[in-house]
Amino acid sequence: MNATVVIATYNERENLAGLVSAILEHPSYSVIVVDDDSPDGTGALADSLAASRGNRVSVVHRKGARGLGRSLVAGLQHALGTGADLIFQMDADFSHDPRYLPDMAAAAADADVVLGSRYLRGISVVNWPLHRIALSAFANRYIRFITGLSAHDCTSGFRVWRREALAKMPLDHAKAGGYAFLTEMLYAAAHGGCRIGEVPIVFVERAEGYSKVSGHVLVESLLMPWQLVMRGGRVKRSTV
Ligand SMILES: Nc1nc2c(ncn2[C@@H]2O[C@H](COP(=O)(O)OP(=O)(O)OP(=O)(O)O)[C@@H](O)[C@H]2O)c(=O)[nH]1
Ligand SMILES: [Mg+2]
Repeated sequence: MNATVVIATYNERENLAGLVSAILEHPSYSVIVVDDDSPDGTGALADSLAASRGNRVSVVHRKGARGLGRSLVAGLQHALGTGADLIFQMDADFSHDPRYLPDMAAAAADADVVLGSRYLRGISVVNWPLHRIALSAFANRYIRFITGLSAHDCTSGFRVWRREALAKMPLDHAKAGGYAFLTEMLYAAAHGGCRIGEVPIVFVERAEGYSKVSGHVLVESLLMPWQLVMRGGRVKRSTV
């Protein structure tokens, strides 16, 4: 199985090279970096990684309005244009440990999309202050309650898609520019009849760089579940 890993970056200079090396230790994996014209030069660093790693690293450079959702759309579409059977998405800051890639790939044998979940066995988050854990746990309950989704970690950005499932997702019509894209796509997957799997991960807060979560993207995330159910109704069937 060929796998490719989409990584959206904004100012991840300290993290990117190490992360790409760790991913490429897995044979038959490749990486697609989607950089939003990072002021810290992450885009140029990604280009140099691509030059030194041959065809195992490619880079999508975005300009204009930045956003995690917009970048993931560009990266996932790019990934569909490659021959990859499995398409991962993960954060650049080592919160998502590449050691879980094989577990998640194995789980994708019986699922169309697999989430790396922080909340499958209690709460497995390292180095988050209590208010951050509370916010994330609340966000998940809120999303599940409103949308009817049954996954434990609807907002996880660590995912793997089977190629044929991702190809059916409405990437061109995504409304969310930011983190709410994650909920939007999971909802689309559940509505589209995808089998949604979850694998437990330990999520570790970033050691380098800084968070890009802003008030604007938080508001977008709060509104998204309501917009989804108003457009498409609640998810009726539990797919996990
Ligand atoms: N291309 C792109 N990537 C982004 C943007 N905002 C965030 N990212 C990336 O999305 C991933 C998650 O962002 P983080 O800032 O780590 O968000 P978070 O994990 O919720 O916050 P922390 O726990 O503080 O790290 C990282 O790889 C970021 O570099 C953006 O506007 N454009
Ligand atoms: Mg992070």
